[in-house]
Amino acid sequence: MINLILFGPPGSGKGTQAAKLVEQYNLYHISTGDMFRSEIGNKTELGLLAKSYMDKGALVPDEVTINMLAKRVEDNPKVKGFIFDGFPRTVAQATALDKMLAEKGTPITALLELVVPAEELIVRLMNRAKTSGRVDDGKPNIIKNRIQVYRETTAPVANYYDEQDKTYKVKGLGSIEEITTKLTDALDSVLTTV
Ligand code: B4P
Repeated sequence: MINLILFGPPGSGKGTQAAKLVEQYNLYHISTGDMFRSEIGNKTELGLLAKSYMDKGALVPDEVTINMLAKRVEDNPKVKGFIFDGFPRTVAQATALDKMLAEKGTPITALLELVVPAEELIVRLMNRAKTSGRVDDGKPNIIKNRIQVYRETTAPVANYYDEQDKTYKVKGLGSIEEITTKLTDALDSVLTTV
């Protein structure tokens, strides 16, 4: 079983690359951002709560996010592995994920980190705002807040998995295909050693 974390700042291409890797490795894709947006679309209580954080560029509280993720993992016991996209975003989420996967006997295989400079992230998210309708995409001050939250709260997750020798950095600039190739090369080399 392969359990992959696709990691990186907002707009680094996690969702874009997850779609490619899902096809190549036949994994089950879990994007906590997509799950929250679906809840918002359905106007659920969870969606209303998540929206109040997402619109400001803040993280949704750990307890809510971890419970939602755990349920999705439990609901899919027969898959060949997971791609976690946008989760974990805090060290508390990472330790909860490790505990969850330890109970299943299927630990994280690798964390693949997309490294993209902040100037490029701002350009991509401002562009995406034209079509995404996302409140958190179109305003430079909200984007900057998301990048700051990433640096302060989310980046330590890569160090947490580095201590387990599971973090691999990949430059996230270039064409989508070029980046997919770099990610699959990194993952294939990990898979030959596990
Ligand atoms: P997410 O949905 O995870 O959004 P993201 O980080 O903005 O996007 P991603 O990196 O996936 O970018 P994409 O591929 O689309 O999170 C949204 C919010 O939900 C968070 O801010 C938070 O509030 C909340 N949330 C989610 N998970 C949470 C958690 N675990 N805990 C707490 N809160 C949580 O790419 C971006 C754009 O770049 C696209 O337009 C794409 O076309 C373009 N692009 C991609 N690759 C490119 C390339 N190589 N060159 C040029 N453009 C490229």
